[in-house]
Amino acid sequence: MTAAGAGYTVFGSPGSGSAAIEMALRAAGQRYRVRRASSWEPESDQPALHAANPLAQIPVLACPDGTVLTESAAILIHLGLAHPEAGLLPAEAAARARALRGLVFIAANCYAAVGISDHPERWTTATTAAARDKVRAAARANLHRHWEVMADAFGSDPVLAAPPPGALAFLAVVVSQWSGSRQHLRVKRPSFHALIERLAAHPRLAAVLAEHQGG
Ligand SMILES: N[C@@H](CCC(=O)N[C@@H](CS)C(=O)NCC(=O)O)C(=O)O
Repeated sequence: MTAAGAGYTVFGSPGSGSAAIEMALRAAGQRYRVRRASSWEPESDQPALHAANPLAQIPVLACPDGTVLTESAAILIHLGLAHPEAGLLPAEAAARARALRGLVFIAANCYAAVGISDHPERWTTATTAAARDKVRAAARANLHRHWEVMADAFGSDPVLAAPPPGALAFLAVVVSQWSGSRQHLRVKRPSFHALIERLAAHPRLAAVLAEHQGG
């Protein structure tokens, strides 16, 4: 999606966490453009990404007023507050508190563990492949345990399950795609797995997911 003028810009790449931000922007009826950038694509706009986020991680959101945000939970919370009519965050205080907990839980525990699994070399001074494989295995075991906690805490909470899907659903669906999380949930928490798959099929998510799968 492209837009003339001062809309939002999402730094992202297909299959990455930028999908959750695109879902939120579309749900809020906001125009945006995608600036293709990632640390693993040398041909992408890495200089601009480094300037926006010294960690060179996506998603990054550049707002129409020039504010640049990193951290998916912060971006989704910001969009929820900036566009309350879109229902990205619950309006009622207790429900909103639970949604914020879920967003931060996913970012702090699940997304972070995916980062360790993807880049084990950053988390050990050992240089052998075997040592890195052990770090990756531990990260994935932790990640899958974190998703079990998430399933137990939110599996029957309307802040995740009730339509239309909001920010919590967007982040849960996108981050659970990685590092064997969905496969783990299918076996260990089948009803939560079914909920995530149902949410993924909702029009607010499905179009963005399809575009990201197509590359
Ligand atoms: N804390 C960040 C993590 C973002 C993140 O790890 N993004 C991945 C892509 S989905 C990334 O850019 N990884 C590349 C790298 O770490 O070099 C968030 O919640 O948004």
